[in-house]
Amino acid sequence: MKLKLTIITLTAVFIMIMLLQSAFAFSDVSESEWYTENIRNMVSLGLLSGYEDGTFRPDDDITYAEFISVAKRCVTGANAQPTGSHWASGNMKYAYDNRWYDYDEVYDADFDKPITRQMAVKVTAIAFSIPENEHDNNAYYHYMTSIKDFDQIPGRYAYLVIRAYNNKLLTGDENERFNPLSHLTRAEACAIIMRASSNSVHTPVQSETADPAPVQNYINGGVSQNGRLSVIGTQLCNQNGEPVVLHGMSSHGIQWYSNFASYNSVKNTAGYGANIFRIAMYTAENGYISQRDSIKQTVFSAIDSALMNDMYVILDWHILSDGDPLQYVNEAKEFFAEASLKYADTPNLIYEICNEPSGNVSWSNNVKPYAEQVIPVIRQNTNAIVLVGSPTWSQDVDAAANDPLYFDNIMYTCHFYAGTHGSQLRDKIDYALSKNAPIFISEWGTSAADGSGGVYLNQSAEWLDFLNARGISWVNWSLCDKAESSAALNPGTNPDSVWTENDLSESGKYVMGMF
Ligand code: IDC
Repeated sequence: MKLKLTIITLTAVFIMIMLLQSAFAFSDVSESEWYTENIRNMVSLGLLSGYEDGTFRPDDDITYAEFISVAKRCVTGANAQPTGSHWASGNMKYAYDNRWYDYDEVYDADFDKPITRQMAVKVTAIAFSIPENEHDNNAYYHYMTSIKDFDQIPGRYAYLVIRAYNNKLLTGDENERFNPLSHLTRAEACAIIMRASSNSVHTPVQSETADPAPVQNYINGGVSQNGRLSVIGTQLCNQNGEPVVLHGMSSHGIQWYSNFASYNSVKNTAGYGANIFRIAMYTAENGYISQRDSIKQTVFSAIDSALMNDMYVILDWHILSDGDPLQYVNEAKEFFAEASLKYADTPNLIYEICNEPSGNVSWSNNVKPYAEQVIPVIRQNTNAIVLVGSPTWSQDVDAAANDPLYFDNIMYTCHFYAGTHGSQLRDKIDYALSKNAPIFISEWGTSAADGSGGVYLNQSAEWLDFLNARGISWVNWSLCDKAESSAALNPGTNPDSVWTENDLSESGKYVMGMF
């Protein structure tokens, strides 16, 4: 009896499968294709349908609106009500609000254009919360070489592409190329969505009123996109008051390595995705104090390099061995008066008024009084962002937060070297933020604090995760070819050639990949 029932049940299930299969059989999708199973699953889940003429058109492009809507239906179980005239406007709004894409990536006029592979990867990785395991097993280095066109992938997508490969959402073409700007076909869309949904650790959103995802992917463009910066709360923001994060390189001492502050050098970093450059103008050590006019000319031409590349630029009064900023306060006032007047109408400039106070100095007795003299000089000309260091080589951000400066658009710098500094310093940053003190990492290295040793990439990754989660901007030390591990370039690199992987040091490869 029991056996008979089982046989009947099995037969019924078998017939149902056959019926379902034939219902999802398309005249242009043969059983033997690699994507057939994925298409069938997509169709049976109601995520994407075929055409009335019985075709599926697997090789046709899929548009932004279609792909993002499929992802939306898959993640939340339903379409969103349209919010505008386009049928997918509600889904697109949902995607934008949840940071599946940034405002500069998909404009309304693009909804019906074919989605690029790089955007499909981004949307999928974020929508399905694909695990961020690209730091494991040196995945970055592995894919950097195995994806043959890795250097064609814009920096903002590189890690997402690695994440997608690492989680087996897709592979390259027969030449092992990713083809970031190629279109995605309908068949490929089915495959990537089905793989992502089985891979996903996403907890489906229950209703349209669920909390939006935490703000993590900030706008990341150049000056022409973001304009004048300001600080709102503790967050650096663009001219529209939207959060912005800046990433880039610091020069080494400009008195020694001005060749790496050339237009082409800075352009190379922009090519990797940087949107800021810092000019380290040492005061001592044969720097500005001892040869003012020539260093000033070098600095102004380095600023031009950044301006011509549409980048923000930090003008850094690089005190180091001269640990007390008050020592050269008059020179600082004179210098910043001239520079801030010269660049008053240029939104690119950020003024860093004391790199690293050190020695027998305190925040309240030395650094703060210095800042209270220099900032008003800058404010005569511009309301640009001013960065202020703190004692212990700009690590005492807690002291600054306890006794803050009362000016707008001020941020406190915190400097770290991954081989030397860790959770204690991160705790100080969180403390400062809790006291509403805005933080900017105007210098960090993958090395130990002396600029050599390591490199410490795991510790660096821990730091960058921490900063990313808080929307904190950072600048890496340093853009030069000196034989020290913190240098981004191998000795002998030509500052003005287009750099390849062979020119980048271990640190440089890692850092440029993180822009
Ligand atoms: C280091 C350079 C090194 C140079 C030294 C002294 O990497 O080549 O000999 O300065 O001029 C800082 C400073 C920065 C240091 C860097 C690494 O801001 O000037 O550069 N560092 O030691 N603070 C912490 C580390």
